[in-house]
Formats: sequence, structure tokens, C-alpha cells
Amino acid sequence: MPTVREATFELFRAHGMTTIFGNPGSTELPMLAEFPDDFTYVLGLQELPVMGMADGFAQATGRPTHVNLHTAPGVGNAVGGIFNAQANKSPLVITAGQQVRPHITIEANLTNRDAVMGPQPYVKWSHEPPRAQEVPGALARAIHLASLPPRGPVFVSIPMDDWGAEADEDRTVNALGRAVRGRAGVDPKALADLADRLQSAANPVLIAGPDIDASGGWDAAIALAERQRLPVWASPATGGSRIGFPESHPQFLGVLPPAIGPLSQTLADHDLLLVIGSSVFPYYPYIPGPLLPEGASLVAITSDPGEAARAPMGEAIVGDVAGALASLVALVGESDRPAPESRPAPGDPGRNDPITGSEAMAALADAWPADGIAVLESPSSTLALRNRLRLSRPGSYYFGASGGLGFGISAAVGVQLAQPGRPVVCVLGEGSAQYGITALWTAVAYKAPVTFLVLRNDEYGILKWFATLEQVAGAPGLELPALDTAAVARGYGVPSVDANSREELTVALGEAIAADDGPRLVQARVAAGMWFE
Ligand SMILES: Cc1ncc(C[n+]2csc(CCOP(=O)(O)OP(=O)(O)O)c2C)c(N)n1
Repeated sequence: MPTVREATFELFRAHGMTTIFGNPGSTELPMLAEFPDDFTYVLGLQELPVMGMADGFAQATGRPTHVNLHTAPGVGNAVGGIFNAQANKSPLVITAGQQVRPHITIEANLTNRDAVMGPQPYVKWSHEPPRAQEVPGALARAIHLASLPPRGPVFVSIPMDDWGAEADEDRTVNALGRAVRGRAGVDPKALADLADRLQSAANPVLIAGPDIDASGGWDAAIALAERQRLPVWASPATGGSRIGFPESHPQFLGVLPPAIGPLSQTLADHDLLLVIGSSVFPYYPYIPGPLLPEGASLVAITSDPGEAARAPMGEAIVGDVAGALASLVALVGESDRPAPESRPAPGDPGRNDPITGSEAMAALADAWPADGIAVLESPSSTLALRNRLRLSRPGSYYFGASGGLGFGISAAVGVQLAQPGRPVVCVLGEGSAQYGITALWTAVAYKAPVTFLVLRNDEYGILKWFATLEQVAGAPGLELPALDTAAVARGYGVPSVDANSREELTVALGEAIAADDGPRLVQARVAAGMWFE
């Protein structure tokens, strides 16, 4: 019989999970023994970037991805990343080492006491198998559960003496042979009713969310919008881990504001709000107002029962987003509504010294490669990037939907490893960059040719904006003087330059994006402020 380790690696192989992200300790070494040649271990230097890298990789491959952490302290460091992964609906199979079984009850050093509680409440399932022979079966369960909608992280704690134990043949063979598929069909009657409502609505609008891209519904969303001449908005950027609709499309009007009052105001005059692949809605901050524009009704299509249940208004249909979109396209005819008026191209942001976030994004737009992927964590420039890049291909945008910093710099490395043929550009605030800064080392070590663009405004810009909104005066801790991320990056082995005018920035970004032998970093000084366009 194979050992538990051999059976487990066979299981990972069967699910295409041959890239493992981790940071090892003594409790994980037995798992890593005789590491098979067809597997890759991607070393992260701290657990938050390990999580972010795996999250980016899982989203960009669409496959469950294994993350291996070091018992209690490793899980502790990873919790922010686990929180991000559940918001991003990222199918991560997280394992952590545990003391040998004879040491757990006496709580010998490094025992992960009550291991299953550590990652709660942010995982779909948390488990420590009751005996070594359950490990492959527990991991099979974890893989299936992580992959079923709504996708998300799961956790299995594995005592270090389990790996060398002899596997149980019956359990192992059966666990290996199972396939679990989870695209749930949508109630045909609900869809037919919705198709009728859509066609007879006077002024319907489509709100596109991240699960359109994640589910593969991109083309069907375009077809639906075009057939029904729908104006399209992106669901608020706060919860937008991905974009769900081409942002250069003539019917695309912009990104909805993330607060109750302004959101319903933006959609005034629409009588039917069709929300696809988004929660309703990822609000932040709290600006009260009516939940819906006057006289409007709302229907959401989501694969996430929790999202459907917790929405404060409207109706919801639960099922596979791509499948529902395809069915809707087949049910509706060509509308003779007038096509919505297109929004203008972004204006010239002018010349400033230092440049504004808008100018930095204009420089990035000038250097942008057609097949580029943006990974974004630059809070004060989020909307400027969305407005100026107008990304329009599927799988071209990744954003930490929970707001937990450290995702961006790490996820960019994972996305690049998953998509070696596409240039990845990661736009970071200099504050955000520090949470996962060690991901730069992994980018160098694994030759991931990410271009990191760091916007240096010497402050936590968005927090100053929030301070105004929340009427908070005199808060400490919002300044970041003398933080030179280009110098830090050089220490990790990343060739880095400063580029401060718009022209310099376009050139530096062009060169960095063209380099394919490893990461590059470009740091630009930008003016303090929030940049919306
Ligand atoms: C893990 C974590 N800690 C703290 C915060 C709170 N936070 C939100 S935005 C922000 C500042 C980001 O600063 P920077 O990246 O420099 O971007 P800027 O706002 O200046 O554009 C902080 C600290 C967070 N979102 N996540």
C-alpha cells in the first residue's frame, strides 16, 4: 500500500494541483519529503503573501490550489489572506502541519491547539482528520468543497506523523476516483419570467459583477446587453475581485459607487436592475439613502446562496451565472430600445508636478499591452485605473474584494505564474505594498516578470479621505514619510527605477513590461489626493 503522503500527492495530481504555495516549518517537512519531480513548490517568505500568491494563482487558473502553512503561527499570519480568499471566492485548499499525534493531548511545543478554530469563520470547512488514513479522503472532500459554488477556502490540519503511515486502500482508491461537479442549473420558470420582465421593462440596466468572469460568462453577458440594448454598470469596485464586462464597450457606463444612497441615485430612472454575479451590494462606506431607485425592482443572479439570502432588497435566482446568462440570451429577442448613450473617453488629466494619480494612470494606459493583466491595490487610484485602462478582455483584472491589504503585491506573482504568456502589471500604493513586500523575493526567485508600479504619495491617502467623510479630525498614523519602496525592492533583487514625469513613467513602464526575465519595479511620486478619473 502507498503511504498517506504518496496517496495524497496522487490525489493532488489527479486534480491538477501540482503547484503548492507554502512556507515550511519542521511540522511540514514530512509532507515535503521525497518531493515529486512533477510538482512545484513556490516558496513565500511569510504566510500572508503565500496566501495572496495562491489566491491569484487559483483565480487565474480557475483551479483549486494547495497552500501549506506552518501550524498555529503560520495559520495566524495567514488569516488576513484567508479573509481575502473568501471574499474573492478563491478555491484554496489550505493545509497546516500539526504536532505528532502522541504530542497533541499533552500540548507539546508547536501543538496547534483546537486547530480547526484558527481559520474560522472564513473557511467553508475546517477539519483535522481523526486518524492518518482519513487524510487523503479529507483532502478530497476539501478539494471538492473549495471548488463548489460559492468557491472559497477550506482548511485541513494534518499531524506530521500521518504522512508516513500506510494508507487505507479502500478509502484512498475511492477518494481518488471521485469527481464532483457543481454547476447548478437555474430554475427555468424563474428565468423565463425574468426574460419576460426584461423585455417588457421600460428602462432596464445590467449590473455586472465578478462572477461573470469567474464563471466564464463574459461573452454571454455581452450578448445579453447587446440584444436588450442594456446600459451596463460594474458592481462597486469595493467588492469587484474581477471585472464582469468589457469596460471599453459602448454600452458600459462606469463603476457604481459603493454606498447605498449614491448607488441608487446613480441608477435613478431605471425600472429593472438586473444584477449578475455580484452581491447586492458590497457597500462601503455607509451613506444611507433608499436601497432602490423609486419604482425600480431588482433581480440578482448569483451562484452563492448566502449572497442571495443576505441581500437587503430585491429578488434573487441562485444557480450557475454563465449558464443562466446563456439561457437568458436564448430567451430574449433583439430589443428595439435605443442603444444607451456612450460615456466619453477619459479626458486629458493635465500636467502637474508631482503628477496626479490620474496622470500616472494615463501613463500606464499609454504603455498598456493589449493582453495585459492588471492587479490593483492602490486605494486612492482605483477608479482612475478603471476609468483610464478600460480593460476589456476576460481574466484581465484582479482586486482584493475584502480590502485586506497585502493581496495585490502577492496575487500579482501568483497570477503571473498562472499566466506566463500575459504581461502582469501590479499597481500599488506604497503603503499597501509593504503588507506583502516579501512577495518580491518570490517573483525574483521564480522569474515571474511582473511589472510593479508603486505610487508614492507619502501617506495613507484613502484614509485621509475617509477621515474627512467620517468627520474625524486629528487622527495619527496617516503619514508615510521617507518610505522608498524602490530601494527596498532592490534589496529583494528587483531592478527598480524612479520615474516622476508622465513621459518618464510611460517609458519606464514600457521597458519594465517588455522585460521577461523577472520582475521590474517602477516607483512614481504622485500628489496626495484621491483620483477618480
Ligand atoms: C490588512 C489591512 N490593514 C489596514 C488596512 C487599512 N487601510 C486601508 S487603505 C490603507 C492605506 C493604503 O495606503 P497606500 O497603499 O499608500 O494607498 P493610498 O491610499 O495612499 O492610495 C490602509 C492602511 C487594510 N485595508 N488592510
